[in-house]
Amino acid sequence: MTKTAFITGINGMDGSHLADLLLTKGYKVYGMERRSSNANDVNTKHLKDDITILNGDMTDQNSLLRCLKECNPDEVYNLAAQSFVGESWNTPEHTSEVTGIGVLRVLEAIREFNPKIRFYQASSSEMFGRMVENPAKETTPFYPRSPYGVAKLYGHWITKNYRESYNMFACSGILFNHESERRGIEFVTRKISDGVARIKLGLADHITLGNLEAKRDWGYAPDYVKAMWLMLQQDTADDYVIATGETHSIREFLDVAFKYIGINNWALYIKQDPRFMRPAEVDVLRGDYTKAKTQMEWNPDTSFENLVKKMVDNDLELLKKDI
Ligand code: NDP
Ligand code: GDR
Repeated sequence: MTKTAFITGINGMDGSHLADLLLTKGYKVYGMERRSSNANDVNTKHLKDDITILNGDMTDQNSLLRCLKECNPDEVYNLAAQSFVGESWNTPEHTSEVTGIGVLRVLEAIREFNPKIRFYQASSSEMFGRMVENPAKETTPFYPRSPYGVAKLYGHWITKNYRESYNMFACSGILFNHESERRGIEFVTRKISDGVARIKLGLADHITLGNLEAKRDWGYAPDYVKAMWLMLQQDTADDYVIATGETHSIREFLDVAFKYIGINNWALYIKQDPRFMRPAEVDVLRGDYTKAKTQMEWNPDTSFENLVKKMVDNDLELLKKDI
């Protein structure tokens, strides 16, 4: 029987990769986008004939219920969020509304429309923040370091609470950083891959960044959306850490990216600006994905080096089209 999935945040990086995956599995895919003056469909343009877009907003309870009624899904993947950590200090209230309370709104809509729907919540390694335990696993205490991390923590706990209160099949994937060719340009990996490609093509002579010492556990988004789907296919609802188990600094990312285009002395091309520093930083993140590996047979397939190279190659191709 054909299953139906409803994805909030369909136009984001993960939403578009998840739609790609679910279509290959024969799902009927609906995605929610919010109204904007200009189309924001760079990541989903290739899917326009295969998916159905519904309009709604994470801050509007009725719109979420209406979307569920329109598509009658078996599975809901809640990927919509104000997802940029740095921005969450500028708009903490908005971030809490969308990224935190928005989760409650989706759960309430499901509870009212059909509590049998399986629900995936996009939780984040930012909830570990200061890393009480390294690597972090499902039982590691949380210590968020940004309004975004605090909002995600609310989303995480309300998901667990609805699972326990109403016996709903509600899971959280605690995903560590994952990137792809479709990553938003303000995130550091894409900013670097785009900047490196511009330097290679003679379109720029430097990249301006913030803290180069931060370390992240970076995986490849198409590997990670498989874990989202797997979580909703299990016999019981549970939470899982999804990570690579490796951690690399921004400096290491720069090193791989620049060396790939033949530049060794990359420090000459980097400027730093306090504008890109954060009031409170997450210095290091590393995850232990043993539970996902043993219970769901999930593994990350893409190495750090390959991830960086894929992103640089993609930006080179995109920029060459404009020259
Ligand atoms: P993106 O920022 O690429 O996508 C987020 C999506 O949410 C966008 O499509 C955005 O729409 C949409 N959105 C934002 N606000 C609203 C709103 N008020 N109503 C409806 N839609 C809205 O994020 P990613 O794809 O990278 O991440 C997906 C989810 O996973 C997010 O919840 C993120 O916080 C979480 N996450 C991501 C990780 C990562 O490393 N990528 C790691 C852990 C968790 P618009 O295009 O209109 O802005
Ligand atoms: P992050 O990703 O905050 O981990 O959140 P981001 O790429 O924004 O920052 C990673 C690290 O790089 C440092 N950094 C810079 N960051 C940005 N954006 N721009 C810069 O110029 C820059 N210079 C240095 C940051 O200080 C930080 O330490 C991502 C998002 O996808 C979240 O939604 C998700 O929950 C987490 O990953 C896991």
